[in-house]
Amino acid sequence: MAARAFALSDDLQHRFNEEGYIVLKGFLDPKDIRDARSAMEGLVDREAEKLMAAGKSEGPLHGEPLETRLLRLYENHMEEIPILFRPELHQEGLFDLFFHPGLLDIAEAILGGEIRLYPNYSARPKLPDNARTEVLWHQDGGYTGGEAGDLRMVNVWTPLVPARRENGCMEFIPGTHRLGLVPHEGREYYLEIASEYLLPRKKDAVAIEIDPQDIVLFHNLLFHRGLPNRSAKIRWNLDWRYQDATQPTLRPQQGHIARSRLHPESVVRDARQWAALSFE
Ligand SMILES: O=C(O)CCC(=O)C(=O)O
Repeated sequence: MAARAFALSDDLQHRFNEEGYIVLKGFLDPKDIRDARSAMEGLVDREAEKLMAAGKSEGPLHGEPLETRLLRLYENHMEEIPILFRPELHQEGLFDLFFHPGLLDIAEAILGGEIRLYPNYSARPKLPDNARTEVLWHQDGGYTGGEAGDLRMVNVWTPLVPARRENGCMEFIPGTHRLGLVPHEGREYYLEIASEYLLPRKKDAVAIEIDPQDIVLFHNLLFHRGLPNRSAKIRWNLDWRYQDATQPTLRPQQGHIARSRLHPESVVRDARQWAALSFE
């Protein structure tokens, strides 16, 4: 990937501050997406090996596309199908995405020069009609609790297949990041923003329909959710967060330093080092 500087215009910065998100169309290179998809293929290969070793799958189904292979592999064991990958993302092929110089330039413009890849990087195979993958309306801080409303972060979400309403794209309620951290309530699989905060604002929700190579950046306190997937295929995406590294993570994990003037020796140098590090 060519190292590319990115200057966040005043207009984009203003929109991020006011609305809590910005979409950057075609921001990533095709190679970033190819590498990310092959990293996902590798994860699915490992799932296939596990299933075959347990006598739960006839074969690896190599010919099946990424959009359906996991479903086919687990079709008789749906209760075991993985819905989130995190520690598994320490792979060389994902370094260029998580440590993308242009993204780090944007993060630096918003957060300052000390930047951490926050310990909440995820690959999500959102499954058709499966409540376990329907992430309800929340603010990220709702899951962290405590002083999470004070954490300075930029969230990045990017699809590996076209993300539309039908297959479960993201939805945002613009401007809600300015409310600060609001109460969340427990539901069956996920937390949800308390009704008195959510209901009056739901009518303002906007669907973020974007394509591979597009990214959406959003404030960690923005009200957001992933719509249900009503298609027959998996909606794969990656999401990760950059945090002001001068702050604590408020999580047991410490994440990884992506940019630093104070401690340049602590920055993850390259793909090899990234693959050797761990989530914990
Ligand atoms: O991908 C989704 O459906 C939900 C993702 C999400 O809520 C997040 O990235 O914080």
